[in-house]
Amino acid sequence: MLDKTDTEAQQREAFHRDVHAGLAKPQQKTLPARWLYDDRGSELFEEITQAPEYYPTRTETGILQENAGAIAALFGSEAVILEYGAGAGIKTEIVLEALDRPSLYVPIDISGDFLAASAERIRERFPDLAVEPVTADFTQEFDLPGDLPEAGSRGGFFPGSTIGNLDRAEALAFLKRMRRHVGEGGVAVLGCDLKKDIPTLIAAYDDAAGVTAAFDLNILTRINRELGADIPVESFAHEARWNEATSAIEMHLVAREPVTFSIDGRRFAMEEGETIHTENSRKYDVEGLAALAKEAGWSLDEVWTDGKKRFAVMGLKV
Ligand code: AVJ
Repeated sequence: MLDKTDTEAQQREAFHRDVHAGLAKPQQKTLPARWLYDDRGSELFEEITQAPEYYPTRTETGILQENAGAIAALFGSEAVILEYGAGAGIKTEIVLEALDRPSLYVPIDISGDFLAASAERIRERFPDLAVEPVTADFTQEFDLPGDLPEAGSRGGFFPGSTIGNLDRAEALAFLKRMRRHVGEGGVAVLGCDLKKDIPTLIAAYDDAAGVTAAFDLNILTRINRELGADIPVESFAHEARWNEATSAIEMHLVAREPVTFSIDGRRFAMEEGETIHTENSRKYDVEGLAALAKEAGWSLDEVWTDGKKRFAVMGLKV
């Protein structure tokens, strides 16, 4: 087992590596989206979910509330619930609340602190439910603890349209991994934001109050603070773009003027208008995602959606 300081040192090293590699790229500079979520970034993301333009969270929550009975029936009695990413809060509670005598809840998250805090919240809210958190990066291969109960079927829960952060190959690998984790007789509930008109999508990722802009720009502040850099944050602007070829909303940080900065003594230069690509949020249609799931060994059992078909919650079976 790694202790906490080891993990922190490793995280810092990985951050350093990703930032240097991503900003040294001669063409499109990139930063992996996972680094958007430091304490401030996580706080800002919570604020985004309250923004009037950001429809996904409230739409998905409504779908889960309205169909909690059917979702619980898919998971079955005495289910073992594996949640990929442990931050869904209210959405997790809606599902756990509806379940028939769940035997275990396993939240899986890369951030040990975050995981411990949300596991604690769930234990308080559901004192009779066994909770066994797993610290792991669910976008990479990892094994579940070997001592999971055999009671009911295993069910994967992957809400929030987090699958949209992954490219096609990563999404397929993830669906295969979740399939392996649940085993024969397993099921999954997958939340996914759907393709729709571009202005609605752009507004959701560039809200008028500027919360998403602050969220995106915060990654530069984080680099300055954690890697001793001097990036002039005010020289950058947030932009949300639709990429038709990848069916994704992209977040970019655009240099508003020529900029130079140094990170750990290494110099970087960007031209006016040059961007750093910070996040992808892919949008699917139900058929496309069902086909991908099928390739990973799943069959589509049920689709729950909202009246405007903005968001889908898909019930999958092995
Ligand atoms: C948490 C990845 C699902 O893609 O909608 C929201 C992140 N970024 N606004 C999304 C996000 C900017 C969000 N996910």
